[in-house]
Amino acid sequence: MRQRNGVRYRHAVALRLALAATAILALSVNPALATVMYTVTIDDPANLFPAYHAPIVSNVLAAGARWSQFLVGDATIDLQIGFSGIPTAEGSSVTTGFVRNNGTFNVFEQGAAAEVRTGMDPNGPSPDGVITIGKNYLVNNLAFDPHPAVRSDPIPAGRTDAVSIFIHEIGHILAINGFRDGFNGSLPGDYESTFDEQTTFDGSNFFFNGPRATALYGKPVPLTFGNYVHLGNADPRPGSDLIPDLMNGVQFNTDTRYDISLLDLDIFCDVGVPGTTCQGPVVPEPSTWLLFGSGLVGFLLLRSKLKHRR
Ligand SMILES: [Ca+2]
Ligand SMILES: [Ca+2]
Ligand SMILES: [Zn+2]
Repeated sequence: MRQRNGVRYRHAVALRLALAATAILALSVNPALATVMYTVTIDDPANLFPAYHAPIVSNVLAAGARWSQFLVGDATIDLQIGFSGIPTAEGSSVTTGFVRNNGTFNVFEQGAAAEVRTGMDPNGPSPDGVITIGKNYLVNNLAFDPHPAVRSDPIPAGRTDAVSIFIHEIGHILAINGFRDGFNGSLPGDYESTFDEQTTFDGSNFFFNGPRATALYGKPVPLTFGNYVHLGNADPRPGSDLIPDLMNGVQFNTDTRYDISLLDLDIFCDVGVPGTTCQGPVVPEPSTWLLFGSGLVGFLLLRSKLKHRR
């Protein structure tokens, strides 16, 4: 569900003054209480989906709060939600932040990550991240959680958990995105993302080589061929063990709650997003990288009924 061009400025719609007020309030928060907060704006000018607005906002905010349990920063990430004819959903930061020149490439982090890391919004009052939801997907596939912070209500049969989708998309908005060609790994110019910088293509497959993620997984982490800002592949390509991961690019099961994995968090650390899990030693924990919390339970109990590409 990536958008390859992370620097584009689509949906440069002016936000309400209320958002600016929110940002100003955020700056006055006691540093001891510093946290990453979110605002959500629905971009539905024709008012096509009024019944979905409130559930979308509550579910996106819960998804953001899940990441915030692990993020270290003082930022307000403004997310704009729109609709289009795409089959599922996609998400990306609206802009990027320059990190350094590594001698060959100018390296950019996701704009939302820049705000988490520096406390400064790289594009002012414009949205920091955009999530686009397919119209048919919204109406016919997604299930909005009535208690999205709790995540224990039954998921309607055959439906895809919206909170899971939004956690996944915010994973792209904050960290896991880039500019490479998904089939040959080439870069479009003299720039790359922090994720690209640690990604290699060996002629057949993509791998993420960040030190923490590699130590945790025990070897370079296989990325999805053709959609490399995701984890894992179907056999015979490498990484079928990563298909249950939140950030996998192979299948997203219905009737299943996904959650952030330790491997996802280590990738965040490797690309420079400050987090609570980034301080400890880099050690392999091969038995624990997979999933934890409700996502694990949900996955084990309610496994695969339907698959689709995201
Ligand atoms: Ca912001
Ligand atoms: Ca902004
Ligand atoms: Zn995705």
